[in-house]
Parts: sequence; structure tokens; C-alpha cells
Amino acid sequence: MKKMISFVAAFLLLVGVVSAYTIDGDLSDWGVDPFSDGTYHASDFVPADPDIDYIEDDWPAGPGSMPIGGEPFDLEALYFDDFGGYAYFAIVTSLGSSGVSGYYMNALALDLDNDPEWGDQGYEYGIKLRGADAGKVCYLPVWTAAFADRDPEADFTCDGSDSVWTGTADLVYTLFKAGADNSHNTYVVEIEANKGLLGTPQFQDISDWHITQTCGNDILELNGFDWDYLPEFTTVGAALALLGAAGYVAYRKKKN
Ligand SMILES: [Ca+2]
Ligand SMILES: [Ca+2]
Ligand SMILES: [Ca+2]
Ligand SMILES: [Ca+2]
Repeated sequence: MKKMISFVAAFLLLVGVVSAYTIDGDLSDWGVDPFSDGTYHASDFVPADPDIDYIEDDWPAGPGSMPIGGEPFDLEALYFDDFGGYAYFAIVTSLGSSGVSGYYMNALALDLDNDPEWGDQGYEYGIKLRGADAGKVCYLPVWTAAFADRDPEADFTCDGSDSVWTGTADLVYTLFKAGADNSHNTYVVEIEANKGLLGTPQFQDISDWHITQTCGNDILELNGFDWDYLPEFTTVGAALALLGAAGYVAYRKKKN
């Protein structure tokens, strides 16, 4: 029976029922290791699992390239995955939580319904990334600067007439690697948000994410991705049925 329980446990692990991301600022669970040897390699940013949505936009250096001011303000990558009842994010950036020269990475903006007409400037959810409100999620936030052509946004308040704080996501904002990228530090934000805080998106819903930065100095958006977690009731059910059958056999053996 013990053997059967470990087999079923291994099976559940295999189908991903008990695995998820650990919110610790380490990106090995995303299968990426940016600036692995102290320099830029595009391949370092490619996640192991093709189901992970991501965008990479490391500052290419040189005149005219965004962000203005270069490496200190660089938003480098945004990763997204959903699993079970949770949404997961990871952000890679040169901006620490205390900012640089008064510039900060402030919030993650979500256009959940992929409809620019619903939500202030289309983005009907906001997640605070730093400060006392870090991790707090607001429905119908008020964005504090113009969002013309989806240019980056500074920040949001949750004090509009319809605004509601829906709850707080687990969030870690931490130093990832010191001095590895053009002699600047690299920071990681890792987030786990209950889908209930974000309007309970359904399988194959299409949404857009946008990171806001003071002054819109750098742009990082993940547009038109779908929520692709499909509950695997059949595999879980099969595993549980197997466990039940094994239990029954063990019970009968004992009885006899
Ligand atoms: Ca992690
Ligand atoms: Ca960079
Ligand atoms: Ca960038
Ligand atoms: Ca919208």
C-alpha cells in the first residue's frame, strides 16, 4: 500500500497537480537564469516550459535605444503562467524597489478582457509592485498619467468611485544578481496572485499585461496571451481512483 501511495504521489507530481512556483526571487522554477555568466545571452531568458508566456527586452546599449538613460532604468523581462487557481509572474529589471533617481517600477497593469473600452485606459486591474502596498490588487484603478497609444503609465490609485482593493498577492522584490548586467544590479519581482483577486479569468481568456514605470521610460508589455491552465480532472480522478482501488485491495487482504 505504501508503494502504491508513493506511486500515486509521483504520478500527481508528474501531471503537475502539486507543483507550482515558489515565490522566493529565484527563477530556476521558471527555467531561466538571466546573465548567467555576467553577460547577456538571449537564451538565458527562454523559459523551459513553452506554456510560459514571456517577453524579453534587454537594453541593447547604444544611442537612441530605450530606455533613455540606459541600463539603470531597464525593464528586461516579464514572465506569466497560470496554474490551478493562481496566476504567476516574474519580472527581471535593473530597477530595485527603492528606485533610481526617483524613477520606480510601480505597478503591473492588467487588461483582463482585452477590451480597451473597459477599465481606465483599458486596464481594469492593477497590482502594486513596491512600497507599503506591494502586492495589493485593485479593481478599476485610476491610472495617474495618460495612457495614449498604451504608452507606459506611472502608477495607480485605488480611490476612484468604483475602485475596490480585491486583496493582496504574494510578492517578493529582491536583488537577483549584483553587477552582472553592464555593471548594474539585476532585480527580480516574483508574484503569486489568486485568480479570484483578478476577476477569475477562465481557460482561453485573452488578456494584456503592462508594467508601469515612472515617466514611461521603458516599455514592457505582454499582449494577447491566453490563460491556458486546463484543470486535469481526468488524470487526477484516475490517480485517486487508483489509490482508492489499492486501499480496497489492502483492506480485503487484511480482512482475509
Ligand atoms: Ca521562484
Ligand atoms: Ca539590461
Ligand atoms: Ca528594456
Ligand atoms: Ca479592459
